[in-house]
Amino acid sequence: MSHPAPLSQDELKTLVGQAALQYVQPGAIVGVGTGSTVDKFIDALAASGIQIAGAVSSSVRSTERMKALGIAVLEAAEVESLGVYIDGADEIDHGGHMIKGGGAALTREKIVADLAQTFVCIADESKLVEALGKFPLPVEVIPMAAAQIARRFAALGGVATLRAGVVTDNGCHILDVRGLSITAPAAFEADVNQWPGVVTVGVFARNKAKVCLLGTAAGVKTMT
Ligand code: ABF
Repeated sequence: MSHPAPLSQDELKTLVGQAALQYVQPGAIVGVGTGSTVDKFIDALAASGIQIAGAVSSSVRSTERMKALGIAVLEAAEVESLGVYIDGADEIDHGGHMIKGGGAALTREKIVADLAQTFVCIADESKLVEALGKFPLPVEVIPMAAAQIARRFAALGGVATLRAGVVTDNGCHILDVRGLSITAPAAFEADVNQWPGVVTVGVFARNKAKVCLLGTAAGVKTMT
């Protein structure tokens, strides 16, 4: 008997995007992240017919997609709190700690995540890791501090390179740091956050995922 073809990464993203709808309350304001997995969620939300009061978006890309599909987008400054923030990740460990920022929107993502009571991470199973750090860690930095921050990472065994041609929404630069194994994410985030010139470190431990909807070959697995 022939087995069905395994789901592609794109299909897994579609599955978790749809599964995230269970966290959307009609009439609520929803925090919406960025990326190809979140695009699937936005499409599912628009198709679902669930009427929300609006969304707070972490990027121009998501804002444009939502507006095009008729979803109202509100400014973060207009909103005191959000029930949920739904976003992807570059890596997530079994404790819900994440590396984010592959798309350079990490600062806005952390700001919107901070407004939310529950961070729901949506990801395909390739993102699940034992320890964070295989994906190069994005760090947004004030340009004049980049060289000093790179030296500090070198002292921790990391190799930081400037992401060429990228200026963030905040007029800053991105360092991508390779070679780290981040086994104590909360302490690491707190430490790096204090280095002069660091705007945002792409470890999300204080604002970690309370729920992760992971797309696997066996369907959507919910990690809490
Ligand atoms: C954002 O999009 C980022 O923090 C992360 O870099 C990325 C994940 O994108 P994708 O879903 O396309 O893998 O959430």
